[in-house]
Amino acid sequence: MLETNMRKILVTAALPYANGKLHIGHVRSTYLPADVYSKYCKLKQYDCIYVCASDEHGAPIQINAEKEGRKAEEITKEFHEIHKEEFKRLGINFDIFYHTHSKENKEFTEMFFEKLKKRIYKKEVEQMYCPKCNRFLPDRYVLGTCPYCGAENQYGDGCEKCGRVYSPTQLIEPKCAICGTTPIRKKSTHYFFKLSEFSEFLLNWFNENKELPQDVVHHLKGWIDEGLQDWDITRDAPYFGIKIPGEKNKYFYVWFDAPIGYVSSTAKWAEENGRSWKEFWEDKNAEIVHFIGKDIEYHHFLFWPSMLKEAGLNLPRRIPTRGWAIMEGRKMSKSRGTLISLEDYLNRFDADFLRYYYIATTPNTISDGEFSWKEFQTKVNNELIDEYGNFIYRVLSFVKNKFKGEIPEPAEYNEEDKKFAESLKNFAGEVEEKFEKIELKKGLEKVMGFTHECNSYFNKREPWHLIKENTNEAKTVVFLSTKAVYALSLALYPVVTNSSEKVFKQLNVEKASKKWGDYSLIKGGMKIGDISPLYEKINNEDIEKISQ
Ligand code: B3M
Ligand code: ZN
Repeated sequence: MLETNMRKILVTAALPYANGKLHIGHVRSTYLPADVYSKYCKLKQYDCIYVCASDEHGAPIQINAEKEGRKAEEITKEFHEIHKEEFKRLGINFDIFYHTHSKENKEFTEMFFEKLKKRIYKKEVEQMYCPKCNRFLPDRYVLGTCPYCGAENQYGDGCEKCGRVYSPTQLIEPKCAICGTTPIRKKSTHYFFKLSEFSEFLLNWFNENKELPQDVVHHLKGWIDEGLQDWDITRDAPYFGIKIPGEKNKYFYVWFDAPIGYVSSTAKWAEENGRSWKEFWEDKNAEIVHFIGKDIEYHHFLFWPSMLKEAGLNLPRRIPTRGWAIMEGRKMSKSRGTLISLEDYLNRFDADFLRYYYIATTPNTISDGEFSWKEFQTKVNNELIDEYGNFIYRVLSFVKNKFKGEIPEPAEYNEEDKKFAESLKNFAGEVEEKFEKIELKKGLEKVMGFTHECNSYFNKREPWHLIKENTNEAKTVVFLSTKAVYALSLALYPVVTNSSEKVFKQLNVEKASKKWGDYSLIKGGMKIGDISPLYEKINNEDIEKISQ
């Protein structure tokens, strides 16, 4: 039975396009931080779900399918399964990983279209058309110079340099991205969403909602001041998408139905779990948290909230927006050929190493992060393995070898023990304060600070000497240290989930339900399970091989 006053939180991660492999850059801004935050929320026993889906529509997938002589749906299904498996291997635990070419998404998209009708009009427009390929060239199929900042070789839907969104006809010196021909202009009737009428609403919403990232809001206000353009939500056939009701050869632009995928996937989850999507999208107490990368802020801070507002649904409470992973100075991306696939990573290293490294180095801001294999090795070896892994193994070995695998009952505490017990009691609160604000890096720093304190306490109290001179004191130290093993692993569970689960198993508490900051599961007299070291260090050869 759910408590009625429980916080209700819907966490989403931007929907990955189901037309290519995931790379490790994708993980940093979105899937991982959302996973960590939702796991934390669940330990806090909030009513939290983590929702994601494959984004299956759009021109690139249609064009790939044509090239391969296959159906778009076949290709997206294949990638959907691959992504699902890789996310699982990375320890990303969605409550649902659905897809946008679904019956539910079609229904919700039609519902949105109906509710937004007052703000949608039809207009004849000139579109880029490739006379050689015989097709309208949407979005990413025109390359040219950005009309705002002059950056060359930019896609038709927006500039990777300055982040502006525009239409392909605005590009300077356009070229067909498929064959290089200079496109001509051809007329077509399109539907437009009157985004221009939402400026005031958006500005008010930005001003009222202090939980939105202020760095992002600041420059978006600048864009609003320059004047928002109405948004073309139509694409002409051939296109892989959802048909516009009452039209023959027209589809909704992928960015219209993709965020609706957050709602339709919630609905699918709700149906399977005896709940209602309205609990998250209509109940005013629910908190919606969208994790995104900075290249899609326009869509999540301007288009989507305007759509939600018009449809009468909840607006997002938070939109944590993170920067890109930079490798050798360039954004990691498929199209630019600077990437390590997630699969390649997972075949070589422990998933928790990447999880630890990213959370330890990614602040809750839009600044980009330099990915360095050397830094990856150093941080994992020196912090995760030397500090955390070692403490766990030292303490549990001690219990195993000196107390026959039974956690000793504590005796009286001396000053040192009292001080340590006090830190043990308080540290989860300090981590919590950071995690609540989605300051995951800072929260992790608090955990690692306490890990350091645990090691110092164990070293200073030297239970291996005490056991010979004063068994009671040794018992106290080992009891408190075992509690700390559990406390650390519980606090690290959102970040290095697999490692924590191993520790829970070694402590024999893997089946018991866990609650953030509550260590009462660990009692004197309890038998622990089989133990083994958690990790093997990353050696230089492994790093050299992957960074070549
Ligand atoms: N499919 C992927 C991206 O641009 C895009 C996100 C959709 S979120 C509704 O990062
Ligand atoms: Zn062409």
